[in-house]
Amino acid sequence: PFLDNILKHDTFRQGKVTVNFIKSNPDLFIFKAPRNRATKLITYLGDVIVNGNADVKKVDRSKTFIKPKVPKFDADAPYTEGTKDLLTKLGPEKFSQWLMNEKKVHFTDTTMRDAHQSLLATRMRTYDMMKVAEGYAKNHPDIFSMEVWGGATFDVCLRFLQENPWERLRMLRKAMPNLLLQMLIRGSNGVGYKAYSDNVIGEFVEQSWENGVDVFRIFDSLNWMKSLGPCIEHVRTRTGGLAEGSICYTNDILNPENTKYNLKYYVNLAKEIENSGAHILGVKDMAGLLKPYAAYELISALKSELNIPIHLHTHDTSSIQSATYLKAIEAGVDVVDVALGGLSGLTAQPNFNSIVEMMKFQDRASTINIDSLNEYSNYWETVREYYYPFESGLKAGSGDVFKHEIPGGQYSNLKPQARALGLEDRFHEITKMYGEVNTLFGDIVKVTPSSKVVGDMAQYLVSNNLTIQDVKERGDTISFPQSVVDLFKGELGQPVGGFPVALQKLILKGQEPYTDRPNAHIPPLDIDKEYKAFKKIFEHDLSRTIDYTDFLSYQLYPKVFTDAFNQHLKYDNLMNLPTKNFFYGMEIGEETIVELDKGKTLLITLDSIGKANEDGIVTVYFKVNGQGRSVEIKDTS
Ligand code: 3PY
Ligand code: ZN
Repeated sequence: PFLDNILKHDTFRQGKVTVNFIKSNPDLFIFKAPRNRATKLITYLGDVIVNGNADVKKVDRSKTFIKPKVPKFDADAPYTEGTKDLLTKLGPEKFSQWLMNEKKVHFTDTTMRDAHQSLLATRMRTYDMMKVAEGYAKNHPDIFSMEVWGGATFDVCLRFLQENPWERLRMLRKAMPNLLLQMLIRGSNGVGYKAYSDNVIGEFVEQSWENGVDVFRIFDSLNWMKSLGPCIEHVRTRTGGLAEGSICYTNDILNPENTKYNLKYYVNLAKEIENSGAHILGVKDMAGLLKPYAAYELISALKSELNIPIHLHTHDTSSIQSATYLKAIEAGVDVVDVALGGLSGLTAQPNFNSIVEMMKFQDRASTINIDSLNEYSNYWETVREYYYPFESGLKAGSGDVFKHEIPGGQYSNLKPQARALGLEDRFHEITKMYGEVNTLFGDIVKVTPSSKVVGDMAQYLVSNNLTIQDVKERGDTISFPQSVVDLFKGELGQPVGGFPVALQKLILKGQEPYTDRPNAHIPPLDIDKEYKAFKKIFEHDLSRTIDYTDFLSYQLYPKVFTDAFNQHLKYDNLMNLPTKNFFYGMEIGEETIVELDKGKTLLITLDSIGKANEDGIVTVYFKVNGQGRSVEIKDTS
């Protein structure tokens, strides 16, 4: 009987049903979900209604939200062939040559990875991405790649969003089959903050490819070839994707006093990366330190010395980085990273829409449809409002970044962290200290995870009212943060020019450092044995099937994965819950539609909220597809 509505519908009777029919008639597809799933979902909603979402520190009750407008697209039209199709046709080597020969400048859209990592503490949910993924890929088949995975998104999915990162990847892959999907991988550290066994990283790379990644941007947090090289090799031997070996840019090549990270240093490193088999060279300017004239010098030198395409990444923390792109484009850079207007600028990437406008009527202009691109920018501008608790509070660009050199993602996080430590009024002391710690450490490359160590040390010194002089004079009596000890022991690899020896002694207090690969100290994982053991623990509930990618999540983040798994047993899959309800629950009288599976939807209404009884239990009353339902929630406030 629940099919009656559909069977009687005119479109259906005339035999004109297409995918569009479902999209334009969602109400016809509200079926009865298995009681269990609906119960779990309203238990989650009840919990957020009574106790709030623990990840949202402050809710503004007066805040109103606008429904984001999803730009139109033809759901029935096939996808126009794009870079993914070209990679399949040509293979990575020939693809790389094709890119080198392209006249126009190409664009990587970072909106779904780095932009929200750097502006909204990585909290963007799959729900908001999936609303536009198919349309974007259909309306913009001329985009070079979509950066959608890796970096901090992996652990934040599990830790805070109750999402399976692999599922996100698979969903985006399906929705954008014509475009290259790109990820960021931290060499031997994978998507974690420490080194893992080589065979775990190898498996991780292979599964990333199998589940949808095409472009692997590989870097090492100390620019250490011994960490970059093996990861490039994994991509070459275990996938059909593109290995984008990257140099991390620090300091300033135009500063005559900078004898360490000068042009020669970067060109040599780039050549090593090319020689180790990278298909593309990434120039990863994680803090936005590559100034316009330096970019011209660097890109010109790389273009003349290398035979692979160059892909430039920056953060607009200083607000002058679109000038950097202009000079890099003049010098012949092949691809630049940009974010859609509504999620661009400041600690994120320069504005995609404006850069396309900048290139209009120029030799290297792109073919991107700017009017459509502007509609997508508007979409993200509206969606962004739903994430207001995760905004960093930074309001303007900062020229200070050239002094402290803090990476974009870290800079926006540092303010909320300082606030949490009660140090908000000393924020600029912390950023200044960050620069001083870098000098103390011998001027190292600072990017995840080495940047976290410098940040830990800076916060530690400021909160304990210690100075650099104190460290030098009585470091033997100071117990340093564990991450600092690990860095100086060699657990993140070796920095350019080695560690300052006297400081290393003060920090290690008798422990012996090592200079070989950290992975050499980690035995390979016995995969068969461990996978069996993993399945034994987790394969017990049909509501959450387990596969090999889950096993890899568990290997990288055992506790985080276990917690997320348990949350899933309690609440089921929350990926399709609208963002407003996920973070803020529901208001009385509010209705929300949750699509459980394709065409299987629940219409949920919040009817009323009871008073807590003497045990602190609150009954929350809903209607689910018209039927009254209630859940009992413990008020933990
Ligand atoms: C990451 O490693 O997550 C980064 O974005 C580094 O810049
Ligand atoms: Zn970045």
